[in-house]
Amino acid sequence: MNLKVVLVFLALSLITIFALAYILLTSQGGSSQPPRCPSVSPSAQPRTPPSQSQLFADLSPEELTAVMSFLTQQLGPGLVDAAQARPSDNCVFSVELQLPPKAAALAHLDRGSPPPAREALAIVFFGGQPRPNVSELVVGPLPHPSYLRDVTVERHGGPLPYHRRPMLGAEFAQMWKHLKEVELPKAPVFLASVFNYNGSTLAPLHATPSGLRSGDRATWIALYHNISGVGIFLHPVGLELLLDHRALDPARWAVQRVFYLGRYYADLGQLEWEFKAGRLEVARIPLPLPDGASSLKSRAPPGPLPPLQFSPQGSRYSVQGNLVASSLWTFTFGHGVFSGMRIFDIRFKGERVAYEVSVQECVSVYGADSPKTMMTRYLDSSYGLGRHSRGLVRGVDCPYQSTMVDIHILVGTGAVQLLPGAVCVFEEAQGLPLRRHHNHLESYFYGGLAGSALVVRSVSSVGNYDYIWDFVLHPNGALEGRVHATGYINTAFLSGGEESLLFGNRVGERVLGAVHTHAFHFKLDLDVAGLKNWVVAEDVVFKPVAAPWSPEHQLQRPQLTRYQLVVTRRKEEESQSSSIYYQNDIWTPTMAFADFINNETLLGEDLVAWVTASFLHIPHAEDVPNTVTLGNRVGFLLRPYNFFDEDPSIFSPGSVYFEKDQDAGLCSVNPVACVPHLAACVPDLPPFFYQDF
Ligand SMILES: [Cu+2]
Repeated sequence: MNLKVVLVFLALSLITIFALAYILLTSQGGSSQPPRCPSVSPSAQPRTPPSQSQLFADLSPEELTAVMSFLTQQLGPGLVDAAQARPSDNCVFSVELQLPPKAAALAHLDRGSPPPAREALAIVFFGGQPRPNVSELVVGPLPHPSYLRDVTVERHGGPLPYHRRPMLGAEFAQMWKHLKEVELPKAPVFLASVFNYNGSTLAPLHATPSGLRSGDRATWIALYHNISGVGIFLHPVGLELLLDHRALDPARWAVQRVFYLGRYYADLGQLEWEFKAGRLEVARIPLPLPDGASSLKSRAPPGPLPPLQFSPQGSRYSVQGNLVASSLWTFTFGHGVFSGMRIFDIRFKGERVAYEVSVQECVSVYGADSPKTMMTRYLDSSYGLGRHSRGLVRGVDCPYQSTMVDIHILVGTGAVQLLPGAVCVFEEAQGLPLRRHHNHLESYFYGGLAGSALVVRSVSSVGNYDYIWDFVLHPNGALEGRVHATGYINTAFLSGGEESLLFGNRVGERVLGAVHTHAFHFKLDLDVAGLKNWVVAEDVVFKPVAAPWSPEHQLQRPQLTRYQLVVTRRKEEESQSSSIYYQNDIWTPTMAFADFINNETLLGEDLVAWVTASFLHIPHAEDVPNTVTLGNRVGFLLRPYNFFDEDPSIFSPGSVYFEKDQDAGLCSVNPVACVPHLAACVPDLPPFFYQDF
C-alpha cells in the first residue's frame, strides 16, 4: 500500500469519525430534554367540598353579596358604602362567617344531625344615629338570608360605644386630608426648606392607641419621606403632630400639639414663625434615593436560582374547597377577616385531635423618645390579620409547586374584595431526617424517614411588618403553629441625644430602630380522644437520690413534677381572646382575657389552651432594608404523648429500610433509589402568575 492510499484511507476514516460523532452528539442533544412528568401540581378544586368542611368555610362572594343586599334592604336607605363613609354616617364595616356553635357542629360531623344554619356576622357602624354606636348583627340563613339578630349586648354586655370602632380607611384618608389641607400649609417655608416638601413627598404613620383615656380619639401622627418604590418606614423626618379627630364632623378636627426635635409646639404656625426668625434648630433631611438602602431592588448581578423542591410522583395531598387531605391528616381552613388563619376539625388517621387551632392576636409594644413611637401599642387584629393578607408569590413565599387558594373578604368597603392566592398549601421538604438509625451493633441495617410536613400558610402585611402564619402537620402526629416576622421595621427620628440610644440602635443617618416586643396569641381547642380532656402539665426537676446499691453515693435523678399552666374550659361566649374594639379603647375592654381564667376544674372537660409566643426585637443595622425571618420565629408544637402505642410515622409513606446484605441501590429495596429514575422527567410546573396589586 503506498503512502497516497494510506493518507486517503486516513482522511476517509477521520471524516467518518467526525460524521459519526456529529450524529451521536446531535441525536443526544435532541433527546437531552427529558420528558415532562405527569401533572404533579395540585390546583385548588372548586368549592364543592363535602359538607363537613362547609361548616367552617369562609363566605363565598355570592354569600357576601347576599348578606350586603339583605342588610341594605333591612337597614334602610341611609346606609353609606364604608369606603366613602364619614364618621357621621351609617355603614357596614365588615361581613364574615359566623362560626357555628361547637355542639351543633359536632352533632352534624359526628352524629349525622342536620348542619347548623350557616350564618354571617356583620359589624355595622351607626354614626348617623342620635346615639352613635357599633352593632354586631348575625344574619342567616345563608345563602338566602331571611333574619337578622342583634347580638351586641349578649356578646359585649351592653352597647358598643362608637369611639371603640376600628378605623376605616376613609377615616385615615380624611385625617391625612386634614393635615395636608389645613395644617401643613401653616408652615410652607419650614417644610420646603427642611424636608424638600413639594406636596407629595411626605406621608403619615399613626400611633395607636389614639389617646390616653377611654373615649379619646387623638392620634400622634409622624411624618416620613415618601418616594415612590421605597418603604416610607425607614425615613422619619422628625416631625410629629397630635390630631384630635373625635368629632364626627371632620371640620371640627384640630391639631393639639406638634413635636419637633425634642420640643413641643402649639401648632405648625409657631414652628414656621420660629424657623423664619432663625430661632429654630433644624435637621435637614435629604429625600431618600430610589435605589438607596431602603430599596428592595436586587443589588446582585444575575445568577442561578436557589434550589427548588418538587414531588417526583405527584402531590401527596389534595385541596378541595377549604378541605385539605393527605394520607395521614385532614383539616379544613378558614381565614378570619380580623383574626386571620384558622384550621378546624383536625384529624390524624381519621381521628379528631383538635376542633380549632387559630390565631387570635398579634401585639407589638414600642419604646422611644418621640411621642408617636412611645405611644405605639399595635393590636393587629383591629386592623385585620386576614384583611391584610395579600397574594403570595410562588417560589418565594411558598414552594413553587404549592396550591394557591383565593380568598374573598368584605371589610371597609361594600364590595367583595378578591385576595388572589392569599393562602397556600404545600408539602414541605425539610432537608432533615424525621428519624434515622444506622445499626452496627450485632446486626447491620439502616432505617429512616425524610422529614416532610403538610403546611397551610398565609401572610399578613399589616403596615410595615409581614407576619407569616403557618400551621404545620407532621407525619408523627405533631401539630405545629409558627409565625415568622419580616418586612420593614418601624423607626423613629434619631434626635441625637444620648438618651435616644436607650431605645434601640441607629439604623440610618438620623434613624432609630425602636425597641419593641412581638407577642402572638393562639387558641388551641384540642379534642384528643374525644371532647373530655385533662390537663397534665409536667416538668422535670433533678433530685438527689442515694444510689440503692451504694447508699453512700448520691446521684442526680430527673423526676416529673407538676407545673402551672393556664388552660380554660371551652365556652361558646369565650370564643376569642382578643377583640377589634380594644385598640381604640384599651382602658375598658368589654371582655378581658384575664377574666377567662378562674379556678374552674379542668379534669375531664372540653378544654382550650391559650398560648402566647413572643420575642423581643431590638432592631439593628441589618434590619435594613428588611427584617429577615431567620431568628425571628416563634410558635408552639403539640406532640403526641402516649396517645399512640408507637411513633405513627412508621406508617408514613416514604420510609426507608435496608439491611447489610441488600442492594440499597435497587428501587425494589429502597424507594429513594427510585429517585434518579423518577426525577428523569421535567416537573410540570405551573406558569408564574401574580395579580395582587
Ligand atoms: Cu420587630
